[in-house]
Amino acid sequence: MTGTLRFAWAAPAAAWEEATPLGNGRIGAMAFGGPDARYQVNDATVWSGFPDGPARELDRLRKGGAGPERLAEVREAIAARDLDRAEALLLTFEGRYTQEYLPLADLRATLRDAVAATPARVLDLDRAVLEEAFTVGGAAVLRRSWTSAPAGALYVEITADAPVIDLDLALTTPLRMTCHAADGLLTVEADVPCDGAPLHEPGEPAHRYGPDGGYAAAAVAFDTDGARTETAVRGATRVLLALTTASRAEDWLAGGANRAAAWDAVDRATVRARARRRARAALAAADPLGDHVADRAGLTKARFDIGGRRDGTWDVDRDLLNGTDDALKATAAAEWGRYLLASASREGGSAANLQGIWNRETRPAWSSNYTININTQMNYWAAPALGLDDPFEPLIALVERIARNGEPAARELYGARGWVAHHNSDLWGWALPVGNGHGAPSWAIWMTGGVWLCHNLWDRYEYSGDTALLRERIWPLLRGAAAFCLDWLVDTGAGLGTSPSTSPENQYTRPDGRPAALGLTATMDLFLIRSLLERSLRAIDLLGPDPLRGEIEDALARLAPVGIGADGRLREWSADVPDHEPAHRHLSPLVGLHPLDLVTPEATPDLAEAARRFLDARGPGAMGWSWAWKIALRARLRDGETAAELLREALTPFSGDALRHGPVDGSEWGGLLPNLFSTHPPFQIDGNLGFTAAIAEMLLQSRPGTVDLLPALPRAWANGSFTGLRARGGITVDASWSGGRATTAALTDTTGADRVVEVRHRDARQAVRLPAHARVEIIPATPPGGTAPGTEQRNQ
Ligand code: FUC
Repeated sequence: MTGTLRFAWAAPAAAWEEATPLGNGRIGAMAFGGPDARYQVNDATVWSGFPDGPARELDRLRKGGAGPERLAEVREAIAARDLDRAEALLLTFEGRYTQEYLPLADLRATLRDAVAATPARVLDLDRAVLEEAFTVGGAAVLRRSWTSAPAGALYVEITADAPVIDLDLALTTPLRMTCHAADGLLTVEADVPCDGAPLHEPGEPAHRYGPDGGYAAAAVAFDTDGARTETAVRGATRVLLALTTASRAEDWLAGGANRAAAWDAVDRATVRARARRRARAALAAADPLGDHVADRAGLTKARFDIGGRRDGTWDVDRDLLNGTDDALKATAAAEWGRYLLASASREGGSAANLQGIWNRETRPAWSSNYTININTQMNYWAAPALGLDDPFEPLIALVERIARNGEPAARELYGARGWVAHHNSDLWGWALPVGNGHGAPSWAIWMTGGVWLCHNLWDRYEYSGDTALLRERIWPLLRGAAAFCLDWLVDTGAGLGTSPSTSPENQYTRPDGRPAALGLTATMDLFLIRSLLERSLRAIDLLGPDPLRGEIEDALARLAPVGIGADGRLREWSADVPDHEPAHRHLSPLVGLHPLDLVTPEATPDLAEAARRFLDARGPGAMGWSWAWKIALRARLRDGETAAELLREALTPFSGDALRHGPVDGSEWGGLLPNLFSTHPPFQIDGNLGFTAAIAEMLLQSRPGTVDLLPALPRAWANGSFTGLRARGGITVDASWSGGRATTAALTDTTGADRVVEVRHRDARQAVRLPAHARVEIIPATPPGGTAPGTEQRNQ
């Protein structure tokens, strides 16, 4: 696909929500732009806490009596319908809370006497470079900013056609500063708290510092042809500046045999010296911009061009936030998610959290953590379908860290094999329940968080067909989660179910009118577990015999079925119970429809219809991630018009208080911030990344052996094309359409297998022979009544 998509902001950012996000998976920078430029800098490894935190907390819970014996009491209380007693007992299983993701530094780079041009900031989404034009006393000045993964640095390059660049620099930290240097190399070093309490724990100190805590540093080196002092440049035609970071956590995060010792081995002086050495090295690179652009170009070929207007510079406020071209807005939303994930998550870094990699708060909403009852999963839905494999890697590494802590947790808390995770996690791989002994079970007690994460990993395998990755990293994690499920399932009298069980964040109404979260098996648990066990059998078929097979087959045969309620809706729980909050934002029981494929209009029409009724009853609206999920669900139901209507609603500008956070009362939900970040409020990146996944679902769906073109194309997207989307089974698909019908498609095999693929377009089906490594171009069969055209084959 040709053409370049650029976003333009008319003015420099006056607020963080207007700034442009740049990132290389490790360094995140919010670029405010303008003459007095601020770069608010994050390092993805700067989290409160320390590696041993989860183990110490498990020990404390065990000493407090949590364990398999108490679990048996909980189950007895639930069976006896004594939910209050069950809840009281479960509170003793609640660990404190996950740690928080923190900001590291602020760089100020003030261009004296500069006047910003209009537009003030232009971001090229393919090159991931921000450009700003200025005049200084009649001379033209250009500033380019980018965060390079190959160099591990934020670069700011300023050039002028006359020696007019007068630049003042300042580097600060919002954390507790321990060292500041300006000896030719600007440096800040800060303490990172050993404990950071979430906002919803007002009884805890905000931050605790101590020897367990970390430290981190940022350094800035610059090169210029002008006169220079330690923090200033005068009369230059060129300045190149590189900002780099280092932290105590990075060696531990990198893993390896000495993981445990790595944390202790890195002292402050080492961290500071690393940041400084990296800054000098980044400055010495021969072609920093070229390396960066090549790196971004190599990440994925996935591109969206809905409406055929991708090639252009679009004013964010006029064309995207307030524009009326739905196709252009959908293109921008899909591409923005691609850009953001490639910026927030890169191999070797930590996974994208609630805010991706961009957080300016020292007490961020929900700790800017990994919330794993929807949010982290949604962050990575798009990656397998867009072939963003490098950006996906940190999720695998995160699940590996969670599983390491989740194994002792499963054994010691529940007497189960394998590993467990609950509702939240953090850099350290927290796997325990949270809630600090007083969290409501509706969110704090939920044992299938790890199972859900495993489905992301399965998608990573299935879209790429990468069997080596499945064998080496993904199957061991799935196998552990499956072993946990086998031990966690209980006989409910109506088949195997879960107890205790909750449907994330939601409650039903008891006969006495009080809300309850416990007491029944959540449909979500059944879908997550069924799919995991089925996928485990497929992995075993592929990879070789496994002693778990018999147990898995037995459990699958006995697993309770999901139900349809008297009102025709898919049941959220194992009994027909009244909703406590009928329009609740979570859509947990629909996990079987998307992202799983246990419910489809073709294979399970009754369940699909029940899912549609459930979705109808939940209504439109909500906030970023809830919208994105609703859109993806409608796409699976092949309902492009409702999906497009929801997307239209989701892409409207948000006008409320961007910082508001707390009890979600539905009065001020959603929308997009001036920088196109999706807001809950506050900013949460799951919405942005989820829109990309949902739009991809509207354009292409697949099962192994089947590619479904334009399954939920709305009328407003009459023409367009996409390239580089992946279908399950390791097939890359390019397609274009006109008048709502697919006009061309090309399938490329990436796995080295010969096969016949069924290409579906609306009601037409076409068998396409796809030889190993071949690219096969077809004219998609036209829907009923049309003639099946021939295929043209070309081997690469
Ligand atoms: C879940 C959601 C909230 C929010 C939070 C970070 O708890 O229910 O809406 O997204 O995660």
